Amino acid sequence: MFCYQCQETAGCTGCTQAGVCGKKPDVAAMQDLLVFVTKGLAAVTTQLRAEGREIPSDVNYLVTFNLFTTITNANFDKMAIVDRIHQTLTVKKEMFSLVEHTEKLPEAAGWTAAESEFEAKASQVGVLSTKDDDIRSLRELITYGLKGLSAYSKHANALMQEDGEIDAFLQRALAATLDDSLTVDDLISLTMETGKYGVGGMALLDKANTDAYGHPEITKVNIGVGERPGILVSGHDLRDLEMLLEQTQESGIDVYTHSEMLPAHYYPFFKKYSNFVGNYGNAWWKQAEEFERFRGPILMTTNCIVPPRDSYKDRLYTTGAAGYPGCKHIAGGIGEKKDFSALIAHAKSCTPPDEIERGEIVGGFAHNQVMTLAGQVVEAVKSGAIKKFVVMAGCDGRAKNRSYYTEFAKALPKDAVILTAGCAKYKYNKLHLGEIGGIPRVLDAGQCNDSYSLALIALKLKEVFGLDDINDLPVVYNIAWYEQKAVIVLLALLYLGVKNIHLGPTLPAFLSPNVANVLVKNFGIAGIGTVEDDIKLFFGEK
Ligand code: FSO
Ligand code: SF4
Repeated sequence: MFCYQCQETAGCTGCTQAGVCGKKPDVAAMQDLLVFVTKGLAAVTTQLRAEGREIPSDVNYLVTFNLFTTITNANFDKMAIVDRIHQTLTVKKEMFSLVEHTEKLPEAAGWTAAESEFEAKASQVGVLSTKDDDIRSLRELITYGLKGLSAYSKHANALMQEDGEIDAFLQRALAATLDDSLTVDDLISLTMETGKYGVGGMALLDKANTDAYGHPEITKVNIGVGERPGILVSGHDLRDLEMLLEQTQESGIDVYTHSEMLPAHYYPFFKKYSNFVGNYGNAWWKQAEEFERFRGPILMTTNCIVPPRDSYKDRLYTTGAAGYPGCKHIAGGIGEKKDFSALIAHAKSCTPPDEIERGEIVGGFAHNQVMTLAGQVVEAVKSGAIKKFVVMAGCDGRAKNRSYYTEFAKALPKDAVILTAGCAKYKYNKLHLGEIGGIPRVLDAGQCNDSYSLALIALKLKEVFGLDDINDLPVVYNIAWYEQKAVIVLLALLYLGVKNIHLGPTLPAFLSPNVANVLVKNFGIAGIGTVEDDIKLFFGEK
């Protein structure tokens, strides 16, 4: 196997024996093949669009669902992935039969085989099948960005919203990663275009979320526990949470969020559920210990599964693109009602969660809420009470060197405010960093896709201060990444013209030296240093 799509890749170069995430070589092989056949399908649909045909929504959903399935730690279930390959081959064949000019299509478009041949084919189509370092680097950068975009599209689809242009781009770009005629420059342009559609994808999801659930508002979230048994919901899918909350009414079961589901509490819609008790635990990587202590069933709606311990494996359920062999999977496609009765029955036989902490955290600072505070914020900047905003969005992870982010947050000058989104927040959202004139020093916009909110806030500030360039704002970017959703967030920020982003804890292994150089030269992308050096770099001498 060879996989280097996430920040925790072995030795900062690539996982070759087994994934640091727990992915085994046989699963890695089927994921490679699933990506290959999905690229083939994308080439077919792109050609069909060029020939004037419309592509059914179900086919678009299949593409995004497939890519989402291959995101880091989303799906460890080989058979589920093999099923998706079969399904994709069937749809690809149907679509292929409609193409007039098949001579324009790459080999992947027409490829099909019996399951016994899957393994052999997988070994020929992985990341290393592209020999040129820079072409490989750009193809993978684009593919990972598209995986992130797919995740966001899928969440919007679950709320019955879609954007045909985004799907068409996603498939065109995916197909382009198979095209040997494209040069490094072509692929750099395509990378930037991916960022453009990344902004579009996050805007689509923002609209889907806020249309369905209202605008996030300042909210105190309980981090303690109640006295009844609970169900813990992790991942990012708000529609799954809604269905579960509906089905748990009058059941005597409480519902808690975990990790990236925390921001659900910020939406007005979810406040009507009296059994929606609070948030339990921290970022994804601490789940083994926390799931053990939760004592009730856990629903993983998306990625960020750590291979479960036997002590709670029978309590771990997956749904959507998530999967783990031996864990029960709750079925249900886009627009379908899922049946969570198994989890509810299971919860009834469990004892209440073990309390791991008490208190509250505050969040809900997405764009609409921040705009209503704009006067206050602008005043604080003008008076000098706030000197800088530090965007510290992205992911948390298990690497020890991520303690940098906690130490960096602690070392910030007292007149700096952190703007955050994504599970990166757990490195500093319980530090009690205080307020500036009533404005908390950690403003949490929501999930990683709500980085869109942070971009809107920056654009608004640019307008209010009458600036021509977003980079003239008193905003610095110190972003942590882990998996592929952070890649699309990064590309979206680059597309919006944001420069000098610091990316850590390590730069992606999939950036070849030349591609990394392009990012450094054109966008001032940099890694992180020591806390002390970086504080000096961002703020000058204290
Ligand atoms: Fe974190 Fe996981 Fe949101 Fe990611 S929970 S790491 S970038 O899935 O998606 O921030
Ligand atoms: Fe390794 Fe990350 Fe790939 Fe898992 S997703 S195999 S940890 S590079």
